[in-house]
Amino acid sequence: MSGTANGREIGTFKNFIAGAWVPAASGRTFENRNPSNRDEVIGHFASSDSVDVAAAVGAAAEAYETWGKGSAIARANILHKAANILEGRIPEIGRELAWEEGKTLKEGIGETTRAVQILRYYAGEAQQPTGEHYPSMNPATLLYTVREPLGVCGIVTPWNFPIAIPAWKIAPALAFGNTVVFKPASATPLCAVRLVEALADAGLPAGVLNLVTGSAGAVGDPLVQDSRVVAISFTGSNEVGGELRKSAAARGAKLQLELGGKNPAIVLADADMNHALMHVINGAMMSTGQKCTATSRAIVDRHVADEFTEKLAARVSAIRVGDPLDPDSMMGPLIDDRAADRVAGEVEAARKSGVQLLFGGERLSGEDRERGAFVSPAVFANVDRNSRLAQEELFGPVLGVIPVDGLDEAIDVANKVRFGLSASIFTRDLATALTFAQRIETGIVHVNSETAGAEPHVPFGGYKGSSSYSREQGKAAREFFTQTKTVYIDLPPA
Ligand code: UN1
Repeated sequence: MSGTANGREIGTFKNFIAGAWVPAASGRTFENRNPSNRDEVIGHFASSDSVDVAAAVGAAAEAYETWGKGSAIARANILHKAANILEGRIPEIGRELAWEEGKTLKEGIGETTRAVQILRYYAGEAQQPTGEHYPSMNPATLLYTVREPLGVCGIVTPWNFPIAIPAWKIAPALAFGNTVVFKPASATPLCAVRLVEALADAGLPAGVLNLVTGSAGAVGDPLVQDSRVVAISFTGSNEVGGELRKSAAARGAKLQLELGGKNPAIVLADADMNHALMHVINGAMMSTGQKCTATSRAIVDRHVADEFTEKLAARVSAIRVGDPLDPDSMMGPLIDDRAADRVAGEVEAARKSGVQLLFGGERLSGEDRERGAFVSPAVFANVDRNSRLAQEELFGPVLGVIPVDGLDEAIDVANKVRFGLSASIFTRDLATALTFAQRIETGIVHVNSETAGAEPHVPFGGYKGSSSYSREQGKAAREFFTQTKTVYIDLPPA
């Protein structure tokens, strides 16, 4: 493998199947380009198809025979070693992440550090109890449960967290004894290669983890349809999630979905306004707003809405948008030109429909930005709670302020969307915070902090259209990546 994030060097990267780096059977490759500079090729990656998927699933099925039956302690040791290896590579990989995905260098380093923490957490989790001992109606019966692995898991991941999300799916899958075929987003295959390299260098046996790069149609479809793939964990769009629900249900595969969000931050009249502004802006604009946990609705008490909106627009207009590898940049590009055009188009359409645009939403050029997918962060005022802007996930740096009369209306607005991933409230009042925590229909609730962010040791996932009633991370991951066996042991008559 070659290629480093100096903006010039490129390399050719392969699939990882049965413990070897191999090109696509067809020999085809695809290019990955820098979202800050479309003329710059980052690398060439295997453009795989169903032949490569079949080989990877075959390798994973064969490896499962020994990995799944092997020692959880041995698996923990490999994850622990992989965490240490990845930790040693944080500076380079964090830089490559920012180069390839477009989030700032600081965020790229932060995300790679998070991937290390996740690997380390699951090294520990692999050593936790795998079942429970129960009393029986027959006092002589030994009655216990044991959680066993599922088999070959298909892991399909998005580009917006190109190393943390793969880590938080792959680490528990492996820790609990499954084997994996991993299909990363085609916009960020380099980070996928780096994660797999760390696990391979840690001594993962051949076939336990297989990487197949390529398009959703040529790689994702055959992977999720392969009858040997017993479980699928997917993070991405609601559209693809909807298709997966049908195909997985039709063939009886276990399915875990993490989909979109339309996350609200409620700002009440008693909130510390500067604190709320900082968290609302970070929640909305970090990673260029491309997080399923991003804040996209600021639901603000009418008493403070004008002041809040004015300060918000002033601060957002001061965000420096530029090359994410430049330490002065506060926000990088969107993932590609199509995304940038889409977001700029949504902002323009909302403005034309009469919503009050205070700032942003323009494709940016100048200061070396004409070759990148740069858009200025956008703020809308007085947004109608039922408008497209208030209901649909735009997946970009766009924030709408919705004024409301107090807590009840704020919670009602917050809940009346089809998503339910994350929500924040800013208040100094404990009773208000607790009422919000009880009545909000989201899987993740924040009081006085931004909607985004996820610690590795606690469950992560949403209500309603944001997830599939399963949770990732923490101990919750064991529920998805294992199945329960209940064992009754009685002695034969003496
Ligand atoms: C975070 O908020 O730090 O795709 C994690 C996403 C989410 C992960 C968010 N599944 O944006």
